[in-house]
Amino acid sequence: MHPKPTPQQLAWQEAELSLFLHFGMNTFTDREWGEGNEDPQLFNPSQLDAAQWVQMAKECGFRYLILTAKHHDGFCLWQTRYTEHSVKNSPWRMGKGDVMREFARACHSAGLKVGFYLSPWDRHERTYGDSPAYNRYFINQLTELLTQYGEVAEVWFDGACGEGPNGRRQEYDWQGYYEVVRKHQPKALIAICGPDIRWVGNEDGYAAETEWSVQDAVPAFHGNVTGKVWWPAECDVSIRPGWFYHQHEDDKVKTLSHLLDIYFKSVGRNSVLLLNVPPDRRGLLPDPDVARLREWRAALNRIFASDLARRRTARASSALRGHEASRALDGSKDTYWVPREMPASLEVDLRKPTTFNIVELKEYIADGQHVEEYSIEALTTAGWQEVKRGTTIGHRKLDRIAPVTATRVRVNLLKARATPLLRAFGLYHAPEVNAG
Ligand code: FUL
Repeated sequence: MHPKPTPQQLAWQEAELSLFLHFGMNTFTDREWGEGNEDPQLFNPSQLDAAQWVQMAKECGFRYLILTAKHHDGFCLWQTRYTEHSVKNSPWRMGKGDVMREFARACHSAGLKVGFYLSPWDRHERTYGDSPAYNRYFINQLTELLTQYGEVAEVWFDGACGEGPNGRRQEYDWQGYYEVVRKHQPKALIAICGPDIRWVGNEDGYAAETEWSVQDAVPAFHGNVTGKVWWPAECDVSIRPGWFYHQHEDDKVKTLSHLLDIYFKSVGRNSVLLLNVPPDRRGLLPDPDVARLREWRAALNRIFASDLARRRTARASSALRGHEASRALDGSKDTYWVPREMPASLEVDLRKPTTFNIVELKEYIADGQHVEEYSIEALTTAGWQEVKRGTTIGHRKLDRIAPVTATRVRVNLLKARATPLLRAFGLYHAPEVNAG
């Protein structure tokens, strides 16, 4: 049995980009982790406009957005019935505001997906550390967020579990949390400390060269499933050093080349990139970040503007009927080449000497992830040369290589766990991108 993604996991992976929005009490206290005793009066964004966040997300190609509804300090950005530590006791919109509502409405009306981060670790709530009582509190909050804001596509559970009052240790009721999510939003993906999306393991935005969406089951997250499961990786990273907005980091927004490197090492390594862009004290995405995001989008559009292998003549070592070599070069996400025998190869005739420095491969992951090893060869004036040897492909693999000029290019699928389905083989030339 080869695990396959659910329709929701597939849609999320194909969207490739998610926007993380760290916003809350810390924005106003200039901290990364609040202590929980902050005065709600401090929360007072002057021009909060969720439509601006959503507008930018849309313009830059993000399809999922995740807002920190509650961070570790326990301050709630929505009108919750279960604590006084919320927007209700802030001066913002005279205590009648609800950031989650404005956020969810803006996303929904733009056709984008709503997600929220709800920190289990809560440094304000006094029941924290009294496990059953706090778990009830947490489930009540989850229920509000899952039932009052329309469709939710992703619930992001951070694993941080700090000490409660008097050193008490809180045992999180993960199974109970998952049950409420499944009950109220059966289509929502549960990420990180959850069974649907896996944390990549660092906060740099970098996946591994070999990145399998098929993983050994982790009992806590998957019930008692043994054997393999579909558990794809998400790379979370902030556009700035911190997760929250700090004015003194306005000149530390990641450079364009750093953000491009992150893209190639996340989206280009079979992962989803969850890029954090924190709203500032106005409640707007900061100007330097907006400018950088636009530069980044423009650069990505330039880099991938023209696929040099698109609809070129291709020949495969073998192919199933209806799944010929041309199916990997037609730009369609629903068609793919399927070899009859392994190892297999597909050769593209570029017709004239063509220079490229990026190779793109995609598997048809609706059927699972199968390729374990591949190589790319190019016919240059010096004969056939291997320009890349790689391992996994998955949804999308992007290899940055030294520029090569060739008349023919070949992908060899050398090893696979099951019959590979190759959805795309693309070539690009982007002088601004260096070999990775
Ligand atoms: C971490 C948190 O402690 C950080 O503040 C941030 O929210 C990050 C995404 O997850 O575990």
